[in-house]
Amino acid sequence: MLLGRTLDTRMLALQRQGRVGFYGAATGQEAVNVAAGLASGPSEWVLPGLREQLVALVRGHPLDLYLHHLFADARDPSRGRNMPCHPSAREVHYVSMSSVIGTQISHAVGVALAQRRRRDPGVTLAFFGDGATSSNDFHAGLNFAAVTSAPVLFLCTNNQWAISVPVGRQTAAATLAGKAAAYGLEGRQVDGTDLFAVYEALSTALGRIRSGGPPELIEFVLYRLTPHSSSDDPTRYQPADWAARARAHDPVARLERWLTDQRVLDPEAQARLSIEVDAEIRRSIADAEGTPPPPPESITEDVLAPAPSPGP
Ligand SMILES: Cc1ncc(C[n+]2csc(CCOP(=O)(O)OP(=O)(O)O)c2C)c(N)n1
Ligand SMILES: [Mg+2]
Repeated sequence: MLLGRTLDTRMLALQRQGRVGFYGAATGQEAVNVAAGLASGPSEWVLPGLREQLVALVRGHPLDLYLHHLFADARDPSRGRNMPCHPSAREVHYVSMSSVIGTQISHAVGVALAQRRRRDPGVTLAFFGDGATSSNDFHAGLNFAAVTSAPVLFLCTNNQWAISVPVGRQTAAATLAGKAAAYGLEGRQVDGTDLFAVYEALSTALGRIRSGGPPELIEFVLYRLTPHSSSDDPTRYQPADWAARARAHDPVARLERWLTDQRVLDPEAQARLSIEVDAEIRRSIADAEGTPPPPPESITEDVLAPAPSPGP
């Protein structure tokens, strides 16, 4: 969780310095991301919404490769062709996010059905935000998953905002979890700032689906603690005290408090951990900044097969 938090802080600063083009933080969503990385097994697939990059790292995608992606350099696995924060990590079954809101929900149902057809024991994890619950793909995906009993777990990170639209203007439904009932599915609301509650909810739901149970929906209630992305200014639309109130629901601070109360963490260990995490990130940043961009002639590779012959 600290790695995710520190990475967000560093990368937003680097974006402001003009060293990366774009960054979307997941600050406030670390408990969900770490718990999902830990609760999911190697045969699971992850189709992210906008803020699940840390899930790929927890599942084993190397931090330095993620940094190469953020800097779109020659060692970026997507070869500099995707927007920063859109990594794909085939080796850990992490599919690149689609910036088009909600589309991954119906894609995830297809992945889950393919898993079942191939007798692959895993479940597909479909992440999306509160805003995505108003998309056509949310309806199509949940409905199709329910009637086919696809092995998919729908995970809604309700961070209270879809850029400038608060969740209260997104839907008239009392909860997003309640929407599952329309499709004949179970929906649960879970405190997304409590690592242990999230881990418990994810592990038990994954267990039920792995053993043949129907798809389920979990709504994680949490708070977006940073702007929507590096291209956003929430002071133009959030109430003046919103950010301060939201910070009372910081999952990293909550876990730190608990670990300190349990005497697992003391200030010295905490400081050491912060220094280690920061050093690891700085090393990966230096490595990425020292790597040249992909060679221009690579731009047509992997795009067309066969490659067109050069003109006369
Ligand atoms: C189909 C579509 N409409 C609009 C946008 C512009 N857009 C990008 S992110 C976003 C809000 C997403 O909100 P939410 O689903 O709650 O996810 P969050 O950003 O809060 O994680 C919008 C409207 C888009 N990318 N795709
Ligand atoms: Mg949202």
